[in-house]
Amino acid sequence: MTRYFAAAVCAAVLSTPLPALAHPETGMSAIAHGATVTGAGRAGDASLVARTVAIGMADSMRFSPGELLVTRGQTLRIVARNDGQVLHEIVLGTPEEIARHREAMRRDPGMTHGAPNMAHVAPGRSEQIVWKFDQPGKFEFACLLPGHYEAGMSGTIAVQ
Ligand SMILES: [Cu+2]
Repeated sequence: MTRYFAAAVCAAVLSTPLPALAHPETGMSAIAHGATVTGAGRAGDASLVARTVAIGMADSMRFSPGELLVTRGQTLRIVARNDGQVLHEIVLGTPEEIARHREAMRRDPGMTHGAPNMAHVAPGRSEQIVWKFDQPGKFEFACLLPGHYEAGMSGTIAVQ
């Protein structure tokens, strides 16, 4: 996964303060508009992955599959594969977190990214997110690059 510097400039996006957790790989604080802990769970331990799920990303602005069903407490390895010709991203969060992130990107399209709950995926590449879904509920994954979400590039995660 490409590592960008976590963007402290985006901390204001989060209406709920999140604890400052050291990033497991960079040692950086992961507070940004991306996060180590969100309402949808937390960064997972790769040694505890219970299930690997492949998600395709297409220039038709669709993820496939567009729905995931997860058992609460499971750690998933999500392998996002970009089958298109343009950059896509995948961001996990609650619907509210995704909406705040979209709003932040509208205000600042050049904002830097980098956190365990998201990955940028170059054309022809795959990137992984390891995430522990320890909260029940309905969550989203989305591509928030300009125009992509609006064109339908989002999916749902049901944790039960
Ligand atoms: Cu996209």
